Amino acid sequence: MELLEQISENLQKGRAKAVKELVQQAVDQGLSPEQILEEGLLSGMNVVGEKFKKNEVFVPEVLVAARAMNMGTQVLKPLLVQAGVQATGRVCIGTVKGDLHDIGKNLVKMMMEGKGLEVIDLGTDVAPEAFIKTAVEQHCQIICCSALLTTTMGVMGEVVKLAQEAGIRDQVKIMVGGAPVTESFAAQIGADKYTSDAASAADAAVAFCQALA
Ligand code: B1M
Repeated sequence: MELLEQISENLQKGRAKAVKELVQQAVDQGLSPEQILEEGLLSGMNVVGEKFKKNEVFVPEVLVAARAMNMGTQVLKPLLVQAGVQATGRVCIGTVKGDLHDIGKNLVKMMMEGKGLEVIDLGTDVAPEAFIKTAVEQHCQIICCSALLTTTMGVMGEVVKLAQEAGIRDQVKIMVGGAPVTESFAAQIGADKYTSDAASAADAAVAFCQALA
C-alpha cells in the first residue's frame, strides 16, 4: 500500500503511534508536508467524518482518530512553521462558543505562525466577549473565528456585532472559517474574510497585516 494511503488508513483506525511513524517516513522520503497533510492525514479524517455522519463510527472512534491526526501534525509542525520568520502582525484565534472542534483551528494557527504572525490561541468554546477583550488588550490586528457546527457558526456574527459595539471594528479585521462556513455567510454577518483552508487563511492574514502596517 502506498505510504500516504497507509497514513490515511491508520488514522481512520486511530493508530496514533503508527501515524506518527508513517508521517516521519513520508518526510524522510522527501514528500512535501502539504501533500502529507492533504493526501494522508486530512484524507483519512474525511473518511472518518463521512462514517460519523452515517453512524458507522461514533464519538470514541472519532476522538482516537483526532488524537492520531494531532500526532501526525506534530511531526509536520516544524516543517510548516518556517524558523526565524519575522513577526508581521498579531492575531487572536479560537473556536467559537459551544464548539469543541480544534483540529482545523490548530492548523490555521500553525500556518499563520509559519508566516511569522504572532498568534494568541484562545482555545475552544470561546465566548464572543473573550475575542473582543483579547483583541483590545493585546492590540491584535485580526480576530480569527473557527466553527465546525451549523449550530455554532452564528456566534461569529455576535463577534462582529460586539466588535462594532466596542468601537474597534475599524481597527480589527475579522476572519472566519470552518467546514460549514461559506463566503456568503461571512458577507451576511459582516466579517472581513472567509477562507476555506488553513494555508489561504494564513496568506489572507499576512495581506491584512501588511495593508495595516
Ligand atoms: Co464533530 N462534527 N461533533 N467531533 N466532527 C463534525 C463537524 C460533523 C460534520 C460530523 C458529521 O456529521 N459528518 C458534525 C457537524 C454537523 C453539523 O453541524 N452540520 C459533527 C457533530 C454533529 C459533532 C457532535 C455534535 C457529535 C455528538 O456529540 N453527537 C459533537 C459536538 C461537540 C461540540 O463541539 N460541542 C462532535 C464532537 C466531535 C469530537 C470531539 C469527537 C471530534 C473533535 C475532536 C477535536 O477537534 N479535538 C469531532 C470530529 C473530529 C469531527 C470530524 C469528523 C472532523 C473535524 C476535523 O477535525 N476535520 C467532523 C466531520 C468533518 O468535518 N468531515 C465532525 C479536519 C480539520 C482539519 O478540518 O476543522 O474543517 P476543519 O478545518 C479546515 C477548514 O475548515 C479550515 O482549515 C482547515 C483545513 O485547512 N478552517 C479554517 C477551519 N477553521 C478555520 C478558520 C479560518 C479559516 C479556515 O479563519 C479564521
